[in-house]
Amino acid sequence: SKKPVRVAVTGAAGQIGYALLFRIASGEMLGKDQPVILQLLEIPDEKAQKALKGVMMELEDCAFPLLAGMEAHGSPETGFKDTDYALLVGARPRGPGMERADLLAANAQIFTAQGKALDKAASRDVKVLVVGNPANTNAYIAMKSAPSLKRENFTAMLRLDHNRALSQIAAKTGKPVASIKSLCVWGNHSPTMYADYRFATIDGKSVKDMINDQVWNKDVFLPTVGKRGAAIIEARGLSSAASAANAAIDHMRDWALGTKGEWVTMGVPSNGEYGIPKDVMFGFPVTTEGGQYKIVEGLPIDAFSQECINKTLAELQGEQDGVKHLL
Ligand code: NAX
Repeated sequence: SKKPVRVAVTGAAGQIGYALLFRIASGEMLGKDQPVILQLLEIPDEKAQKALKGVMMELEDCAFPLLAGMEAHGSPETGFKDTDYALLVGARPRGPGMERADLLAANAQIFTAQGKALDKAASRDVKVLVVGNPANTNAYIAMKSAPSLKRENFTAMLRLDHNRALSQIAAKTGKPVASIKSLCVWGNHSPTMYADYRFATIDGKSVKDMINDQVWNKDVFLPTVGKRGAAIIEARGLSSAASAANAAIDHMRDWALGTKGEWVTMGVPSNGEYGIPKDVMFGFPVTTEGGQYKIVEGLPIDAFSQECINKTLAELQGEQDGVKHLL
């Protein structure tokens, strides 16, 4: 049988953590033949550590055959030791009266420390997914704080936006989600993201031609996907958790196990593709194979798409400028 891999999860006692850990331990992320050791991180605060112990008791009570071990940590230096996969979920939420700059600064502190700890302690091939918001910028900060690790091993989660877009297209066309290929989301995990179905197909037919309604695209589809997080909060009184955890599973599974030529969306550091400046952590269409992702290149960008991409890029560059002095 396979040697266990180490999976670190931060914010492990939070609501996404609660929807995520059981699925990782059951083999849904890395395969039903891959044992895992969970390295669970929470803030050192007594209440958070106690809640984490409770989650670990429940994990024990599942008696997962693939769960080869589990550890509770209060600091990233110990928590990321030899980590193969790191899911950085915990982040500082925006508190009442908190300015955007304060939010960026608080998260810059967390992700600088976590990036440094990964740099020092994690496996040299660690695959990092940042979920905690602002996800793209937090991933950028962690990447910049880990100079000895490969920059391409730092990614941000756009998969929830991608999955939200898939479901909206399925509802609009009346076709099953699984039949939709080559959809992607460009840019920032924020309402400025640009979900793009121009290249999408269903049974080989163009989704754009099937829908053939640019007004729906602009006035219904993009705002629905972009503001979905707010709509969930409004309805549930809490932010997306199970769907976010599901997207994290999808992201890591596809990165680790491959997409067999199919596109998925990942937030990854640009190498200059599509005019996105190097290192900007940007949502791109990618394919994956053998544990590596590849940005899909050479897609035509029309005027409307360029405008959307410019807008989400400008927002991201604004965020990055806001943390530059902290790195
Ligand atoms: P919760 O507040 O339920 O849980 C977060 C947990 O992280 C808390 O238990 C907290 O103690 C812990 N934490 C905070 N700082 C930490 C640190 N430095 N080290 C370790 N643990 C730390 O939030 P939850 O609903 O689980 O959401 C977590 C994050 O995901 C938030 O930043 C949220 O904005 C973000 N999201 C990102 C999404 C995406 O698509 N990228 C979608 C869902 C979600 O909104």
